[in-house]
Amino acid sequence: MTGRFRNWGMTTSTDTGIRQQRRLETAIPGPLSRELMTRKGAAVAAGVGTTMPVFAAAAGGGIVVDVDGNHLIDLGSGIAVTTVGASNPRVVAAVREQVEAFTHTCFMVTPYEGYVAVAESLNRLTPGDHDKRTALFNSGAEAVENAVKIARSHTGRHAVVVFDHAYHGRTNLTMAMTAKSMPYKHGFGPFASEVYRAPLSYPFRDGGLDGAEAARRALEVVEKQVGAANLAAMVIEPIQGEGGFIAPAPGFLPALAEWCRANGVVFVADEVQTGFARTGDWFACDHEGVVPDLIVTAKGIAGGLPLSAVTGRAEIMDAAHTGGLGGTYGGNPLACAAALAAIETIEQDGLVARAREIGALLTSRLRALADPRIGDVRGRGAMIAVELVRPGSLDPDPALAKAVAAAAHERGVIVLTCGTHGNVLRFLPPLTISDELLHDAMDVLAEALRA
Ligand code: PLZ
Repeated sequence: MTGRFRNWGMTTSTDTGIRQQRRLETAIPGPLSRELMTRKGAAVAAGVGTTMPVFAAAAGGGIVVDVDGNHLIDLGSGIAVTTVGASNPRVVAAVREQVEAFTHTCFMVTPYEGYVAVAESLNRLTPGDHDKRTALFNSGAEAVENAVKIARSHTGRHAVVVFDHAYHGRTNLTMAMTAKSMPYKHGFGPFASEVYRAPLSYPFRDGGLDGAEAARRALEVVEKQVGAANLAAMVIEPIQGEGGFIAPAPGFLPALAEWCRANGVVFVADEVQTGFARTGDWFACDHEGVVPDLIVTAKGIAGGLPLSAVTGRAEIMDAAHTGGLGGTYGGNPLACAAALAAIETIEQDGLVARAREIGALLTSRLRALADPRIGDVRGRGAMIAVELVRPGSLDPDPALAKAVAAAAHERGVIVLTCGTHGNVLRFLPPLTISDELLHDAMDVLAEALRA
């Protein structure tokens, strides 16, 4: 099986039929994209922004082809979703087969095997070998909300602790849990109550605080301002995504998890962005052997179809009464078929190891830039970022991040920014991308930094 889909070193991909090469046919955006942007402006709510002003026509592997025929290198994977490559052939075949069998029955009405099989896979793959259960939803935010519902039901407590720079979604509860006001929360309150924020471990910015010290600092806030006895759940991204690809100092996560265990608090890992091989482990928690009580997954789980999950200790998951969890589309059969194919691809094509190779390549290329405006190169696996600052300081430089991203876009590379200050360039390529495309993209980035 491996040979057919493992083509990282080649310039063409017979898998998807999309040539794995950057190629510009027009200026970015081209005339057809411009036309569509005009239609978008007249038809789509202004609140829905886009990173790039180009419209997609096709995508395969590590390339997105726009409507003007431009081949763009994809360092975003649709925000960490197409981990197994855009239009992965196994995913396409599985969805095609499922769509011809049935598109929907609603699992809460007449269930189907695909949902159960995804739950079994998640119970097997997520950290810890305790007895587990899973429930499926549609989006990351919806799964985060359900994790909180489950934790409250299990503990009989209300409070939820989240962290500085956190991103958990755009629904009312998850807006409250998300740190950054603009653009996620501004003008959208009032927000859900009983959400409290603790300081994170942010090695680049917290003066070398080690993991244990940073955990002590956070837990002191939690104990003094919330009180363990009131706390249902602590929710944390093991590596923060939108907040700036912040990997906490070693020891931080294990200390928090241990405190939660000692205090009957449900420790929830939001692995919506970090999960499914992205960080060079199946889940980012695996890196330090942290076993969360509940783990929230989405994005990379289903190769581009909308699916999310909460997986965790059977006794916690089963605390919610029958009928208390669900939704019309949660665990849609097409999404489940895609997830099973994506999981099979990660396992059979060695994509966990591939993520580590990608991390090594990107990190060495980025460090070699030795640019004084790059304050930090960080991340794990295929989740790597550079934090841009004014040389010789920690002052964030969001204007530079914006300009570099725009220059990369013009040259045919899809790059995303992130961070509370918007000064972080993040790289999240599909794990099936070739080294050649990655090197080309890094050459473009170097040029964009110079420009
Ligand atoms: N938790 C850790 O990264 C989604 C958001 C993009 P949904 N991140 C991308 C945007 O601007 O809306 C995310 C995440 C973490 C939860 C979510 C929410 O996942 O599927 O977007 O709801």
